[in-house]
Amino acid sequence: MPLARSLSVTSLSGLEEWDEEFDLEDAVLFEIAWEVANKVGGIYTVIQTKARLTAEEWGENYFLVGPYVESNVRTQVELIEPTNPALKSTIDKMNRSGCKVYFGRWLIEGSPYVILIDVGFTAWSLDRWKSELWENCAIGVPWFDREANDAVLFGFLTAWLLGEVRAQCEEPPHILAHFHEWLAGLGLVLCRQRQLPVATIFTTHATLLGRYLCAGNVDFYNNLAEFNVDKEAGDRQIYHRYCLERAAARCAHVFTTVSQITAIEAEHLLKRKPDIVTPNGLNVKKFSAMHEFQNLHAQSKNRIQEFIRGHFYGHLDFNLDKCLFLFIAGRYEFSNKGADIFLEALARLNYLLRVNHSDVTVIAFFIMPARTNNFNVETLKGQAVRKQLWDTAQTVKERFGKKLYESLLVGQLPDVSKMLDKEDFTIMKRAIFATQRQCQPPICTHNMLEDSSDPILNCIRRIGLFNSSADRVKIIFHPEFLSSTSPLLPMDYEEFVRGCHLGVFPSYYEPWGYTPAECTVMGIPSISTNLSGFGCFMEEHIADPSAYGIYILDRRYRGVDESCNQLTSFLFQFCKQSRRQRIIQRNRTERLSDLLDWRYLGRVRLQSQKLKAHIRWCGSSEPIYASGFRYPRPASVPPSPALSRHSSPHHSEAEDNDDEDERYDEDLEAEKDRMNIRQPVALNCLRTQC
Ligand code: G6P
Ligand code: 1S3
Repeated sequence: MPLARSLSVTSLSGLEEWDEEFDLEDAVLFEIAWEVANKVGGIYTVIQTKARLTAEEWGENYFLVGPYVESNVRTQVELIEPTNPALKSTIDKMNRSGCKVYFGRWLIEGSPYVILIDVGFTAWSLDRWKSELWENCAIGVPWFDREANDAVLFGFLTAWLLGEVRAQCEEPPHILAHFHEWLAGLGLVLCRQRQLPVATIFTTHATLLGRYLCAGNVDFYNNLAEFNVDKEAGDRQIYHRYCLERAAARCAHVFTTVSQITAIEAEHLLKRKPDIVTPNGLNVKKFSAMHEFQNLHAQSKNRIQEFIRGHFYGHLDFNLDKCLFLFIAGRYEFSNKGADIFLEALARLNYLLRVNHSDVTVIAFFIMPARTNNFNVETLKGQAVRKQLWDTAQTVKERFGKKLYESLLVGQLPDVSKMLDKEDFTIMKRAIFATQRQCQPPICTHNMLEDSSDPILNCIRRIGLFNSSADRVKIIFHPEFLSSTSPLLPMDYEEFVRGCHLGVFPSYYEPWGYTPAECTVMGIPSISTNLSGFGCFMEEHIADPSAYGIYILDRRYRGVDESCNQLTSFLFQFCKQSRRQRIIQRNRTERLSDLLDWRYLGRVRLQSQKLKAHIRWCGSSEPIYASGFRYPRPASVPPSPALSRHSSPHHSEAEDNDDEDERYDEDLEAEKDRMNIRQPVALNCLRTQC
């Protein structure tokens, strides 16, 4: 019988020697994840953004443990000698025994210590460890699953490390080991199986089976209790991974996840109810002046507009000043991340904008990495043509300026009709001819390796949105994460988000969802869903989310078509806003950032009877709780639906009403005082055990 079934999770084995009230000052925290200094997905963001606070709180007693990946280490980690003598002897001993373990500081905010393990270097132990895993836990890992093999190596090496650290201490400290996700989970299972006196926490950021089932056209949420989990995992050839995940969840002293919705999923699929839900936070940067983030929006938007000028050269028949930039970004899971219904809603929006003769143009960016072999020629040419037009304009400007200057020098006003000569016109005509184009502006910026079977491209082919002049909605698919060194769109992700108007994340499967959270702290409105951890969290803590630019799509109680109509309606209403309304809405959105700050979310104690102690997630000593906290609807929004024209800023006429804006600012500040949220708060509900 697999260990996932046979181990009793209620046992406190190994922790008998822990006092009820042990002092956290003397404890040592190890946080173990495959994404330590190694960006794969959302867990990297969790660890990286939380590091500063955790390092401040735990000081010299905080260590992150991850895999050694040379390219990452070269750019992100400063390798140093271990500071702690027990750790130094542990690492030396492991390295003498045929491992490669490195110690350093991760060069991010907080500069936490990292212990990085080269799993490949110990691959010679894989067969032995796999046999041990089979004998002790009845989990068999097939040879061809590279990721699972890495998980085995990483698991055995982390358990070895933790055991050795204890052995090297004369007075062993209380060790807390926090493992993230199935890839790191085996270390936890081995700690329990070897009865190491280490308090273990396991956090799942998504369940393996949930991710697979949702991606496979299954009515997931209505059948959660019905799935035959072993069979479903077996059918998808992930049974061994599933066993590792389930064993970690069941063996942990404390089991946590990132949202209520994933807690329910875990209860059904991993057969253990999480002890506590710990929502994900961010490191919120506050500007001294309120308008600063608005200025950043304007600057970044200008840069996106430059890119658009190149991309649509020869077809710039729309007003860039009336152009709205929408985007979806993340792991390329077509239906899980809601790219399917976003495309469908864009087609419907296109129709609505056309029949209503709207002068707004929507440009929707899809930033989802797929397999490519570099940028395509047409896209690169667009930027070259734009650059050439710019150079031409500069040349003519200089020639013009020189003539103007000479005329002024002799005390004459210039004859404007003679300011441009034949040569100037020739240069300009040549430049204009170069902008002629036989084809439509490309949808995709790269050469796709699987062009004919790509789900986004196929959907675009079906709905017929080909960036034609008549379309009010244009699409740009950038199948690679953004980078400031790109020759095409040289912006990093944060700059890009700031320059957009709306993030659209209509996910079907999203345990938390950092993308809309990142939009919020940058003051950019977003659409998420009531099937995402973020959406549910915001719904719970904000009285009128859409008034704050947090649109939450109902994907729980509506069919796909209905959700799609709702999404279309959100988008259409958004397009009807005036610039003034968008500015006011961005101010409101940005004011929510406190809610997502680790400083406040982190002040959550993991209270578990099973652990017989209070383990802090990361915050400081005494959290301050604001009971039943809920962001009120903005005071400038009238309470009655009859008067609710302003409740979401969807009224169409330009309401450049300075009075309302000022009143709104004052009201919101007053609300903050009234709710006492200037002080760090931890939300009561976060402390509730599930
Ligand atoms: C910010 C800037 C304004 C600019 C506005 C554009 O608020 O401070 O100067 O006019 O953004 O907003 P929009 O929603 O049209 O991009
Ligand atoms: C997961 O990453 P993902 O995008 O595969 O973990 C993230 C961090 O907890 C979470 O935000 C996301 O919803 C999960 O899906």
